[in-house]
Amino acid sequence: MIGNVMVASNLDAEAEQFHRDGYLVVRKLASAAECASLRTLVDTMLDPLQGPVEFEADTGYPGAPKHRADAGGLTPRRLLHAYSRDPLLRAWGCDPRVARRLERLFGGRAPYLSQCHHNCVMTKHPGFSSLTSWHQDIRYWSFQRADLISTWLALGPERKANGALLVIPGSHRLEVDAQRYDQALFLRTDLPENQALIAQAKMVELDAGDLLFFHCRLFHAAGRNETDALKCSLVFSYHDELNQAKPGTRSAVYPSIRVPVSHGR
Ligand SMILES: O=C(O)CCC(=O)C(=O)O
Repeated sequence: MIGNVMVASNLDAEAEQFHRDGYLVVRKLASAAECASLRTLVDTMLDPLQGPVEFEADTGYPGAPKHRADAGGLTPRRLLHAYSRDPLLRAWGCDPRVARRLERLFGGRAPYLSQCHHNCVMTKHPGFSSLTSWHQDIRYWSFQRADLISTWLALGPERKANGALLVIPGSHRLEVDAQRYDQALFLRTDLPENQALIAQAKMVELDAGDLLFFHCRLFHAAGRNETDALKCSLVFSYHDELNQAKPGTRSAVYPSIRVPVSHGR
């Protein structure tokens, strides 16, 4: 019982932090052995390359090759449809340690994994990785409420040098005028009010097994991988049982997966 009370109060503290900052890092949520198995699996999917894949040339991000035929254009950026690729990836998507936290962050409502968004292994290769400008993930998603949570599992170190994520704490609560975005709905960096916002950015440094939870309205960005080692992260997005995808939209193309929550230790 004392154990359960402790677990509850840890979850409460995590939830408070998440709702204040729009993100939360739980250190070493996955063990070194789990990360090693996932990383080995990802390596087998990269060579030979197993589709579906988003290539650097498909991203349209700054610094990315313009066409698939250009040098580096066929560098994999995201191994898509992670959930259906392998039982190990499915297991991580529904991991009880993650599920318990998601349920708490969703105010007690049951979490569902979206197969339509993120649902990928993000790879950042040396040589041809582009940077990701400031954005909110919700910009192209269509749900009843803008209240989804993504999880980002680092499978190795994530630092400035290899393109770690930058976040603006608390920015998930901001209302930002439409004219502050460019056509692709990235924050315009030429505006002083956006520059002041971006000046508040913090880098989320992660090590293998650390899990970042972040809100779909949190502004985030990331740099290039300037090292000579591949960076890999496993990313899933979740909504809750009372927040469904709008019918007929990209968010509703594939059914969401109900994530079971176990309340044991
Ligand atoms: O470049 C990155 O690692 C960030 C990717 C990202 O922010 C996204 O896919 O929403």
